[in-house]
Amino acid sequence: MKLKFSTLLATAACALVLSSGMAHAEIQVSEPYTFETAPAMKVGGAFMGIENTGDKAEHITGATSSVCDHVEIHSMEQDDNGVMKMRQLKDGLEVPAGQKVELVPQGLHIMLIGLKQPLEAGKTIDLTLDRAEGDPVKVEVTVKSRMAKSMEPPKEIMGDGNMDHMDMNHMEHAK
Ligand SMILES: [Cu+2]
Repeated sequence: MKLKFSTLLATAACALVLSSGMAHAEIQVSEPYTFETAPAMKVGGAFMGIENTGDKAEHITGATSSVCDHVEIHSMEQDDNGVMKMRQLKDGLEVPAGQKVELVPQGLHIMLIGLKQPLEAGKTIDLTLDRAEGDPVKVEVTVKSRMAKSMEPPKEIMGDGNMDHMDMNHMEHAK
């Protein structure tokens, strides 16, 4: 009897947690981060995991942040010459039900354009992801040092040349 009662309690507690969680988006963002920027840099990339814990597809239609003029969602694709090129996802980012999309430095990413001031390591910046349906998702993005970037193993083996192109493309956004 005693055991049953405590089981019941635990179940009730679980239900409570679940129902209070219902108010939140079915989008779960994990480990959002960006990198510190030099004063001359007017753009930055933001990275994170975006998981859809719901049972229907989610669409991130765009994003905003107080640290920059506007935010775009970019894909990174290799062109015919093997050069990595960024492209804005005009229709936003789709996250299929029950799946997780990873935004990483050499792939899909969020582009902070027109930075109002340099991003400082150790601080956090605000980012709001807009959804096609439901409330926007507020994210606190950690600013990592460049040192952390250079210490990170590359996701894929690719030549330095490609990496340069990537950074150049990012810089071009500033114009
Ligand atoms: Cu970009």
